[in-house]
Amino acid sequence: MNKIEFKKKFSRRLAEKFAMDVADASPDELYQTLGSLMTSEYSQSWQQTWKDYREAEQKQAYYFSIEFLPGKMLKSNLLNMGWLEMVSEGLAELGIHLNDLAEVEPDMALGNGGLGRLASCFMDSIASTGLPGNGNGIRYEYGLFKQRFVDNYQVELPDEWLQKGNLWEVRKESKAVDVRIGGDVYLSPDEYGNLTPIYQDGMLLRAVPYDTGMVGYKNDIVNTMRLWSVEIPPEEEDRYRSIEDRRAVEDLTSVLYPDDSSEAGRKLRLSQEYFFVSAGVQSILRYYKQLKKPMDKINQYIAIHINDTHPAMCVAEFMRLLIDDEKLGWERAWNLTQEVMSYTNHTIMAEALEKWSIGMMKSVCPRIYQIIEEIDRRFVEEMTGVHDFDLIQRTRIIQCDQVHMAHLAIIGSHSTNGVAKLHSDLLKSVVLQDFYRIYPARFNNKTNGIAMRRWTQLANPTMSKVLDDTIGDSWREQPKNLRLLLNYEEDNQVLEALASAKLENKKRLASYIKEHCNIEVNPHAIFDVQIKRLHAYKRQLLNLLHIIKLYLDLKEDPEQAIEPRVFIFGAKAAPSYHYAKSVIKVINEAASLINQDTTIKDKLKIVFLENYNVSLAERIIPAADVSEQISLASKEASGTSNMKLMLNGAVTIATLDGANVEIRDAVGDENIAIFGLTESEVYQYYENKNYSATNIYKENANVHKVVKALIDGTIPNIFAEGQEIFDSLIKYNDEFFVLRDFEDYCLAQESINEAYKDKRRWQKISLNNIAHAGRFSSDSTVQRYAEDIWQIEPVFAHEDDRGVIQH
Ligand code: TH1
Repeated sequence: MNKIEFKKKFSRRLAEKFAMDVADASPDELYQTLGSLMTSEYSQSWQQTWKDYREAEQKQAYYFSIEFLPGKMLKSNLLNMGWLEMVSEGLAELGIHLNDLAEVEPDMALGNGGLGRLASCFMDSIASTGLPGNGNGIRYEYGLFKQRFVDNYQVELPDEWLQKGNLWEVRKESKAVDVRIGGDVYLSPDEYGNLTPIYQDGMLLRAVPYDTGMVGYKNDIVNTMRLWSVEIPPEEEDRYRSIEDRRAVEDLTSVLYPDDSSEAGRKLRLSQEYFFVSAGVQSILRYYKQLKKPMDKINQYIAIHINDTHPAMCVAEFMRLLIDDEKLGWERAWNLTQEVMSYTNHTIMAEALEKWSIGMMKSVCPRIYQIIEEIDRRFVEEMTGVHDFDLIQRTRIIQCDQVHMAHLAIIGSHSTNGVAKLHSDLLKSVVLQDFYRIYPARFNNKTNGIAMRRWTQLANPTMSKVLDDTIGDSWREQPKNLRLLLNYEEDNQVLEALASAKLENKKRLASYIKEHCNIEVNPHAIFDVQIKRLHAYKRQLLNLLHIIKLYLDLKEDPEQAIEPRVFIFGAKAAPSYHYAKSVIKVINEAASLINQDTTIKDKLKIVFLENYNVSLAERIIPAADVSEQISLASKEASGTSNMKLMLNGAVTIATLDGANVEIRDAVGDENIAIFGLTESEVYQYYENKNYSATNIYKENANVHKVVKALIDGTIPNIFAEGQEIFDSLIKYNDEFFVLRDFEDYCLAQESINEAYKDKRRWQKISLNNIAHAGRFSSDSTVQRYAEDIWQIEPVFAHEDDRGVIQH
């Protein structure tokens, strides 16, 4: 479509939909109109993609994830369709700003943080590399809560993202399946003497899929993200007459659990997990049966990926369908299951390793429990005599009344991967070492990646323009070509151009901050950014303690020559995570104190932006100078904001944790500020049990001064919270070694301060970071999953007999 056609079609569609002229329409009506033009344009490719996969009988991958976090889709779909420029210009000629329309779209926030955002980056990359892969998840009525600050406390408001409808989704009632939750099951011999399950009571629920097109980058491929919503089947209406009964059903796909890295521990969560697992696996089998291939070959056509343990019941559900419905024998079904399934572990935090009590599992999905019991029994039987008794007891699925979901996922699949080199090594050597002894060949690493297009072309058009002018635009397709920038390391003009793009982005963020927080910040100050969920192991507290140190030092000597800094935070705390909420309160109170203190002459500012989400990330990241990646070594499996920030030219201050290690390897020690304990030093402390936070507090004057400020009234209004945090450090011996890393962190921060003073040196470091970010493209990551784990290929890799490449 060209611009003239577009303008004509746009005006016509607006008239059809709303009987209006452009001049009279609201941004929302204009957004709806543009969206409907886009979906009708790509739906043909969507249909065609599906047909091509089917005709080519391609093996397909299904990415099961309890979270997806796509953010806004308007501009990314425009970009991938190759329409962005044309539409933006066409609209401008009609007197409309594309950005005004984009603002109207609510963020699709069906995820908490890194895990969900990774799933969405993968969806983009799978489509963009032409791979036959689909998403499978839950269509939550309410996404992650909206965060507001009241009296500097976090309060949570519901995220009613569906209120005005969702124009990207298509309800596919004809593809609904039924899912049974609860009740009893017993086995009874059928006419041939085979045991078949007889179900009693429980709820039979309808799972209705809503499909969203995942538009590939300029390749006419549109894959599907399928999200399931619960409904009462019309024939069961009679059983759900009371409001309570109906509510019990609707709750199932009502809210996303706002707990990041901690198990919700609730029956509803387990029911959600079984619901989307069962619906997804059933619909995959229904599709497979349409292919009319023998069940024995399903492993050649289907790959199912278990994203963290939440969908681990895929293993048992797949077994259930193969043995109960398809009447396969156990052994055959089991071999197929293992070949179809693969699993990614995203964390070593103990509280996130899901375990469910037997009682609860029996009450939610009794047949699944029976199958897990049998898998467990056979595992023990198979391992007996091969491995020692203790190892078997530690690795079995059912232990002391609990079902270990990670064990189910590892035993029931052919691949277990971590999400960064260090993390994958820790899985082998520590966290899952028992399993590594049993199944060494199953373990592998797939370092996370990010959808480069969103984090450069969409989020940072100013920098993208400089890149085009300097190295041409091949980096847009091939992020590795960002390396070409290295040829301009000494080129003042390029360094200046990058610096002025950064300054422009900082000015834009500064005006957002002025508008939303009423805080004046100096765009020439260092913008120092920590954006991620609030969690003790991520150590926002370490950042805060350093700020307090700077503040106290400035109070003593206001003439100190430090570069002005703006510390920017974005973080949601799980509503039930008391400590994390206290950290938010203390940061906010420190901000109130410091921002209003005129004696320090604007050298320090703290900005805690409310409601951090994908859209806010797109505003903050292009404006960042410093990227804070300061988790305790070994605790952050990968991190992905670290990649997004370096890509946008921020300089990383980091511990050797997660993917920071690979970032250091990519840019070299001179282009990153590394500090703190290493993972092996952390483990040594665990082993020797010789860490004493109190000793550091007593012996180190700097630490003492700063920690005391939490309880001595220096910061007003934090009586309880300051004490709580103080106690976490001193009374409970500082679980995440904040005090141990404090001095080293301060030194690293000083080196950042020094480097920033030398503008040219800073610009070179920044350029180096951009140039080396290409290796973290999720396009490459998903290609490695495709080759090593899923064994799927792009559809256009197949040529037909005439040598024509099929699309
Ligand atoms: C995150 C990890 O903490 C982070 O390091 C990683 O980059 C990201 O996943 C993507 O791999 C996790 N998020 C969750 C969320 C839940 C449970 C476990 C994890 S690990 C609900």
